[in-house]
Amino acid sequence: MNVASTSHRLTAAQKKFYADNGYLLGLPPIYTREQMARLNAELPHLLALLQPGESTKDIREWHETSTYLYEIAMNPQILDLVEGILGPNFFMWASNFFIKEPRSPSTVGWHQDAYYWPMAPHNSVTVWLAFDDVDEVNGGMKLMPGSHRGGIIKHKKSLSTSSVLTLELADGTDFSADHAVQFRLKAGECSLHDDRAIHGSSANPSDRRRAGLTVRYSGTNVKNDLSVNPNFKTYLCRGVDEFRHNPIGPVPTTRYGRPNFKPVSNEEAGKG
Ligand SMILES: O=C(O)CCC(=O)C(=O)O
Repeated sequence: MNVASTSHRLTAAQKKFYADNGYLLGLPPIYTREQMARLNAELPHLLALLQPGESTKDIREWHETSTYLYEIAMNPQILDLVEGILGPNFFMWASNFFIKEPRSPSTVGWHQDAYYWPMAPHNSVTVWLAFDDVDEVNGGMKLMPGSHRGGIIKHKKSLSTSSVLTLELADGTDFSADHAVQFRLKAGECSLHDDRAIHGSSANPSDRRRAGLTVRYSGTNVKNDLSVNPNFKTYLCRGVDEFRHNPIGPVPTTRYGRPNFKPVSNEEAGKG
């Protein structure tokens, strides 16, 4: 699939902003609206593979079995952005959808991704690719600038039944969300965030769907604890894996497929 614009290498100012704040917005689109419409038109093929009782949040690590998702995760334009943060040697290892249908009460509690992941050191970036226009009206993500520099905070069981995560931080107790930044993205654009940055999102009371695909990347120095997440597989994106800490995943060959293992959920991997 053609890409929206030519490659964008992060500027020194963008790298500094990310280092200081733990996120980056205002990046050139990865896909045009037409390309995004085509990607959206393919989504039902994935949804058709969900089993009874599953929801879109169960589409985890399907890049391992779907070229549809693998091609997005390995899009050179996305990799150029990630390389600007992680440097020349990094791999991709996770993807999942965060979809809030119109008038969905579903929230994402305040959390740090790194708390959930059995991985060290902290050297991971999430790309949040907007499948829809996303803003404060339809439950776009919010993030606490600079919170990635404050260390990892112990999360507690969520009291909210609408949160898609079971562990979270309490605004006003564990931290103050007064200065949270509201992410706004057009379909086809993406944001970047650090695995230690505190972020979450509200419900979607609007008539518009709010869908995004997260793809996670880590420097090759990062090691996953296989005793916690035994299905962890890496796909080298750039450079060389001089550490060889982690298993390598097979490249998918079918357009739409689901893994034959049950991926470890955030909750299962979390240190609750
Ligand atoms: O999509 C959201 O609202 C939250 C996404 C998220 O928690 C993540 O990317 O780690």
